Amino acid sequence: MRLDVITIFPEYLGPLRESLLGKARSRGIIDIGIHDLRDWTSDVHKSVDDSPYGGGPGMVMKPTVWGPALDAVCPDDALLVFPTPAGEPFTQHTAERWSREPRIVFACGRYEGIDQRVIDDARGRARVEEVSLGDYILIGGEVAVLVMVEAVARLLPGVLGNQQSHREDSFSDGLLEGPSYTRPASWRGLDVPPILMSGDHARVASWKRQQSLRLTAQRRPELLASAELSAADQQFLDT
Ligand code: 6GU
Repeated sequence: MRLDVITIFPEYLGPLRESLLGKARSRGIIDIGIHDLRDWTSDVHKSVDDSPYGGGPGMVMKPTVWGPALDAVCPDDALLVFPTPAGEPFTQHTAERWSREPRIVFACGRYEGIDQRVIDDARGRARVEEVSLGDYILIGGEVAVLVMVEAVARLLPGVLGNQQSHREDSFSDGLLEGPSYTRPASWRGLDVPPILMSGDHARVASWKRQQSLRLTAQRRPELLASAELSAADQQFLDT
């Protein structure tokens, strides 16, 4: 998978070189290009923004800089992503869908956003998605891109040690994942739930399922509406 990021803060994307992502890069599973938007400016001040038509606070990023940058970095067959708090929600489903893309370009806006015509123009030739991490405002798209790239990259074969592990993740079945334990069996007066040491795989599986259901009902009840629930799940929730 090839990923490109266009940003005015290339150093902000430094973490993509670290740890698991860095390893995925050195193994050739992902190839990441970071591009400085200012390379496409044409004035001595390298300005990327200007005041908004119609007034209002903040600055808007210039189409005359973004246009040539996207022309150079984004091929027509890539998926082009604009991180924005006004976007559609980024979810595990989005990450899974994107993990099947050979090529994604992320366009990081700062300030009050990018001139809308940049996005409208790009839609004329590439597949474009505007996505948000959640209902809060970040200063710019860079941290959002770090989050999205990590969520996608860990789904690629060979990035995680254990390929089983993401099938059991929170959200892969639409529910939150319950608690985990390791040795020692007793620690600071707190015991591991005995059923986990029973060796009875069927009862362990059913206990884990119930922990997931309970946690989801407590913390994210709205997720239960779209999760696939068995008759046994329903019965547990009703008690
Ligand atoms: Cl994708 N960008 C910005 N600037 N703020 C956000 C966001 C994205 N998602 C949530 N807040």
